[in-house]
Amino acid sequence: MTASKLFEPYKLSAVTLSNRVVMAPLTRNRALSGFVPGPLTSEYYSQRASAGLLISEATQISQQGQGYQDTPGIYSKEQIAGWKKVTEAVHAKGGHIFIQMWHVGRISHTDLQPGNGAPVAPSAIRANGKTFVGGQFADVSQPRALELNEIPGIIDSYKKASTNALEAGFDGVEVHGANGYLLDQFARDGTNKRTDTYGGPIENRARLMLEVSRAVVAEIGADRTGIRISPVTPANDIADSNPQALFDHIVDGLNALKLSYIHVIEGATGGPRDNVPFDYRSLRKRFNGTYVANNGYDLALANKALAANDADLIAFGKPFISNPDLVQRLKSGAPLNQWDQTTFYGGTAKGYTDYPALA
Ligand code: 8OZ
Repeated sequence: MTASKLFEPYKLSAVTLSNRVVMAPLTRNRALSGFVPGPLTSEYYSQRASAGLLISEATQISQQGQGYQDTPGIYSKEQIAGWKKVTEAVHAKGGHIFIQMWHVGRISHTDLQPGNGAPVAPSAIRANGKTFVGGQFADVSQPRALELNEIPGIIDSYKKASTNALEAGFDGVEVHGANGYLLDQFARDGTNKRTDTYGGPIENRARLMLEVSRAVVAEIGADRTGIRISPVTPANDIADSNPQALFDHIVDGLNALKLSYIHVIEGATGGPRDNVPFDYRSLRKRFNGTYVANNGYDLALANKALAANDADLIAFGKPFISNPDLVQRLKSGAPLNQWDQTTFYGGTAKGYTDYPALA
């Protein structure tokens, strides 16, 4: 057994976590008809309930917010009912779970959009990238720029999604502000060429992410609200000329809102941690709440970050796909199951609920 702070309890605002291991949000594309999470999804999360905190896969707040086939939603009665079974299964095992609330913005396809319309974005700039729709990879569609008078409706969708999340029994919500989706598209000068109050200087580009956060906090409380950001990721064709200044400003705004946590993808999502120089300690210092660190952590790196007080919680992604009992394995030094990339997105129980736990 390794003595490590990672296995000590942690008080995350209103909830006490049994350890500092977080399951990162992981897209799995196994929702049933109506984008409803089904029984396998309940089993999948409950198998992983020994994590201090589970963060659900990215979950669209509206049909417009969907960008890939078979991802779950949190805007219909049926979806709320499906998620309720998930949260009950997790709570029955003593776990805690937040839902990640997602609007993909331009990373979508007309086949998934209401009335087969264009996906929406800050500006009508198409991403150089693919999505998965109709059983195959396809180029994302040309987006249209949101009208100024449509923005309150987007914020309202986040508000409704957050009350739906509590109705479904979630312990809290994580606003998806990362990985080149809608809020990140607004924040970056590579994707946001607007000339209204949501474009131009950093203060304007950060506005939507902060307004959404403020609205969610007003709806369900700061102690139940976290956010995920990825200051230097190139994911989904995102770029910015000055990420340090942008994210210093964003984190100051989040701190003023007293959010429960910031969940920071350090480096390129799922890739190198040092793709671009960035001062994460600057974010850590600006934010009085909990700092959740993510990207490429193993036990040694997690211990180092916790010991240096660079992070409070550590989020593990892919290792959780293949190791339902990851906490026990890290604690005991047991070997980890290798993940099978071919079953990450879509399919059935194979590569989802059939990874073995230790005997
Ligand atoms: C992998 C495949 C599709 C979506 C993200 C929600 O990167 C995702 C995602 C990851 O945040």
